[in-house]
Amino acid sequence: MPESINILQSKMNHTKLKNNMQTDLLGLSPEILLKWYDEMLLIRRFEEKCAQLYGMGKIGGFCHLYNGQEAIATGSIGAINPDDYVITAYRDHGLAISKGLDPRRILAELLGKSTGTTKGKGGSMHLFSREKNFLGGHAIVGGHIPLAAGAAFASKYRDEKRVCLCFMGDGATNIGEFHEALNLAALWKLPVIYIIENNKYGMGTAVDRASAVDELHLKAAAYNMRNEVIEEGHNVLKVYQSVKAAVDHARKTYEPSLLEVQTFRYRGHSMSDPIHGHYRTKEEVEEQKKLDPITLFMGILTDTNLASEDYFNSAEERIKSIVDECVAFTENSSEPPLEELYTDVYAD
Ligand SMILES: Cc1ncc(C[n+]2csc(CCOP(=O)(O)OP(=O)(O)O)c2C)c(N)n1
Ligand SMILES: [Mg+2]
Repeated sequence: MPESINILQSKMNHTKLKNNMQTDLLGLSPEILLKWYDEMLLIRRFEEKCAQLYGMGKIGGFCHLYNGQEAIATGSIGAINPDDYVITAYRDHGLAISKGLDPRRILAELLGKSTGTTKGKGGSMHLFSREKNFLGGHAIVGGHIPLAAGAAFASKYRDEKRVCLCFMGDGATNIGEFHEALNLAALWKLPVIYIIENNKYGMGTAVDRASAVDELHLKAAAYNMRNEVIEEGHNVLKVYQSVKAAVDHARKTYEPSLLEVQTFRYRGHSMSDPIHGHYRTKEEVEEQKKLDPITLFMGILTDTNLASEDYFNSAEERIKSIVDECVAFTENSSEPPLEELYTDVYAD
């Protein structure tokens, strides 16, 4: 049972997790908490469907899945407003779902259909929505980090009080653009929250083999920037709490933050890579899966009497039908016509 959550298994894990469980619900309403559960489950099931479709040869190009990191997307985006910006690298499906992009159009994009978020021309790594303030989906490691500073600069210049959440991998913190952007964000006091999704590896290279400083949040010290490490990156409530504090701080003072969220990816780096490879063991992956964000949240909702097995079963059904709908929508969509080859290359 590689990644699916089965109720029986979750009950077993629940006992293990109970002792150190976070039960402070931070004043969040049951509606929000159940919505977050559904959202994380949708991200997981969506990614599983992508893996299946990729295996069938229906998705072309690169495809990087988010399994295991769901609490970061849901907890972080749960802490901002719809008009705030989100920007990220190529592991972008989960974040796009959390930011409210239509999952049917996301899947259509992956299959190169004209109904996709960028008319089937961007693919998995380049999801985008101007309407939802989702600024991509960027394939060049570190390339989007200065763009986040730009979005935050625009917000401050126009006095809009919008913040920008900029997600990146651990590997991106070794790129020059990371350092240049953090310097300017701190110097000019820009309302951007840089969030490192530290999943312990950049492709097959462990963090401490690539970075002289392996406590990545400490890199903020070079720019006198507010920073924090979130060790329980699998706990959506912990992620929310820290991101919310950084967002409130940015709205009040315009000051940026650097947050390091510790997490783990269950799949290979991309769909063309093996799950374990030579750089990590099967045991390590299995051990990390015991900290599954969805299973943990299931435990929290059960313990606080917000949901029971009936709810989890019905959520599973509902999410399955959403994913089925994504597939049907995509299959009924056409590929972009040849005349579209040179359109949308430059902005009008
Ligand atoms: C500038 C640049 N160098 C190299 C690559 C090839 N590459 C793609 S992903 C990746 C690893 C990045 O790892 P990390 O930032 O930790 O993100 P993760 O994949 O773990 O989410 C590399 C080296 C690239 N896309 N861009
Ligand atoms: Mg990484």
